[in-house]
Amino acid sequence: MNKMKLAEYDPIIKQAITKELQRQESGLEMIPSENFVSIAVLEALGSVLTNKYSEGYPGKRYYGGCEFIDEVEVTAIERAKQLFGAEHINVQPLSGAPANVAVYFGILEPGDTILGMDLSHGGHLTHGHPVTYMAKVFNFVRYKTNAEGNIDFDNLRAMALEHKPKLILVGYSAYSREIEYDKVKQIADEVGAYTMADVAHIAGLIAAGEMNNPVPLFDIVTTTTHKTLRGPRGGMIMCKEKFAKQIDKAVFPGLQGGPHENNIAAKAIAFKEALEPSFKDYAKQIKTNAKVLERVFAERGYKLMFGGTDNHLLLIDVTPKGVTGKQGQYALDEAGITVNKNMIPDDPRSPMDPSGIRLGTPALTTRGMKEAEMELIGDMIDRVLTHSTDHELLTRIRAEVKTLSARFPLYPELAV
Ligand code: DSN
Repeated sequence: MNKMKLAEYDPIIKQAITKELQRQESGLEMIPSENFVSIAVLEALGSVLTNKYSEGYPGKRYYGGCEFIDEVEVTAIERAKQLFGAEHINVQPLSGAPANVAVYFGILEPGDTILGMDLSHGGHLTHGHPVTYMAKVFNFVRYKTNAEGNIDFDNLRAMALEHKPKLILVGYSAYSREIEYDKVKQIADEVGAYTMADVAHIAGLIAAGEMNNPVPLFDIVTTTTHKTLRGPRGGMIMCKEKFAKQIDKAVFPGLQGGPHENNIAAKAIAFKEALEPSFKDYAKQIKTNAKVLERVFAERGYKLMFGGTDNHLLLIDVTPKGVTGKQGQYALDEAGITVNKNMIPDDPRSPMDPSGIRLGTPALTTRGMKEAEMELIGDMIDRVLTHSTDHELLTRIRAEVKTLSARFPLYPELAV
């Protein structure tokens, strides 16, 4: 076995990790699906649990030597149940996409109809976008938001009555409003459809009681664990007890092999952190920070999709400022502010160069930034987007970004 430290053995990889650490520390991370995990979570990810195979579930494994792995996985499940009030939880999905795919195969038959939201209105690729393989297996039909940016429940009901879906899917990647799960459930009951919510983006806000929780109402709820929930990169499925067997079988052996138990340990730690009272303050501050940005951008004449935000993110049409989403993203990158270009509802432009940018506050809030910093950052973003080709200005804003981020150290423990 190689006994050398990473820096000695593989300087290429070590330097890339160090540079990425410096990038994260010196910039402003505003991709709404990203966050910074704790040192304890990092420690579990890099632990010896990565060495172990453990196909199966606690108490029912196909391999020997799983007694400590079982402790880890049971702890993760129990904590997640406490956080969300779920009847049954599977913590093995490797990420959000496989969690969703496992649900489709677990409770549906090929050819069944799924009613999910259009990608440009805030839906996710795995909710039936034609480029995914799932779209070859299941019949996805897509609903949209209305002109005010709300889910159009009349249209959703009409579509449900017309297409008779087996599954109605809510929960989005670029949608900034609260979701009325009870209205969706009513429609699903009327047409005999299962209900599924993919709460990947807002799981942390739900766990903290800052957004509606679909878990008590819906049949199935999927999430990733690395967004607002601030855990390791991974997925999770919560469901009613009556779906437990189907879901577990769909994850393993249906779709995956050995679970990544180092990752499941890190999930357990993140869930413990999310159960702390301070996590509620964190979730509240995420929303407060997003509201400040909403006001700053509205005051400066930006077009906010869905009319604003109830959660952690904003989807902004930047074309009235004379830039495309791609140009906006690149200019912001140059200034050290990381966002992503994003389609806006019924975007006339292409996904590779859409009209919008999507940005959010979970990662900045983890660093301890509050309202005053959001005012500054809103102003910086506006200046970048308004003068996106003025490279001198972008360099000056880059310096402002560095000064601001230096006031909020991220991982002093990892300093090199
Ligand atoms: N990539 C995630 C996001 O940014 O929303 C969703 O898969």
